[in-house]
Amino acid sequence: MKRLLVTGAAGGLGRAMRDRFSKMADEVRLSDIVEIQGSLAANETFVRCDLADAAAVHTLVQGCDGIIHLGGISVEDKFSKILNANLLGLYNLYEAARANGQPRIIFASSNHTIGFYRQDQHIDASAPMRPDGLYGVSKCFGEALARMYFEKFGQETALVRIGSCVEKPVNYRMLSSWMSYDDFASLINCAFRAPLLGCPIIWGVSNNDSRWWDNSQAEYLGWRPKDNAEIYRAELEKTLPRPGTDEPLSLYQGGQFVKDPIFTED
Ligand code: NAI
Ligand code: 15L
Repeated sequence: MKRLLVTGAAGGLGRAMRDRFSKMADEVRLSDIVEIQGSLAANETFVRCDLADAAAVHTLVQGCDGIIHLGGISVEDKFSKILNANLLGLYNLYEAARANGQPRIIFASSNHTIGFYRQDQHIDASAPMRPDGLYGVSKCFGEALARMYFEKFGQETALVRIGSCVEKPVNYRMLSSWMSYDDFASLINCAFRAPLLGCPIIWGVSNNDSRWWDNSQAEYLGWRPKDNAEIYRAELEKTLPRPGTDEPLSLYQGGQFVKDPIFTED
């Protein structure tokens, strides 16, 4: 790839994966609404941009052959904030992509599209959505928007329902939901390289013994996650008391998010 755009590059995932992104293209255009920390590598540039600003997003997308879309509100929040970043922002991104040669998009969707499934249920990509809050609903909107641009215009997107993409699991739920940074990078590479991508839902989860999600509908991409959260179980058991069996963290795939309130506007 010649030029890769990464939105939300100043966030947790953007920071942790920057080195990996930098190897995916000759040039990487990093973007965020806030300044990025640290110096830029030789093949990186930074563009400050609010996803809610349509004109700025059009300029941002120009000349890019691929987009990793991480930008937006990443937890439960006031609807006005989610509306701007995750709904309007996504619409702006897809309109900009449509006007600029339809580069493939990796959309950072979330397990919170289905958070109300219980942890004793195993689901695949055909399971109906069960969002656990307004944040989850915004990711459902994002998936529907991407699907519409695929059906109408042929815009390809990988809808990656990320579980918990952090350095290592920090609670028992993450023994099921964890995805390593290396596995996410290999998934992105598979999605960009696939001869035909389409618009699949892909569970962003490592090869964890206790995972809940079945990726067989996306097998054609050839993604084979290699890491397994199980190697962290003993360490967790030594340091962390188990949550009660009736607590959301033990019961629901979305964990604590199912209990988040609806945040009211000021
Ligand atoms: P984060 O909150 O650390 O990073 C998101 C970035 O988006 C921030 O740097 C923020 O400044 C930027 N942003 C927010 N509003 C914006 C706007 N209006 N315009 C431009 N940029 C804006 O989140 P994190 O953990 O890095 O996640 C990245 C993406 O992956 C998010 O979309 C999140 O919903 C999704 N995701 C992450 C998971 C994880 O385990 N880290 C799990 C599931 C989904
Ligand atoms: C998400 O969607 C969030 O962006 C992230 O901060 C984590 O909380 C993750 O899901 C999770 O469910 O662990």
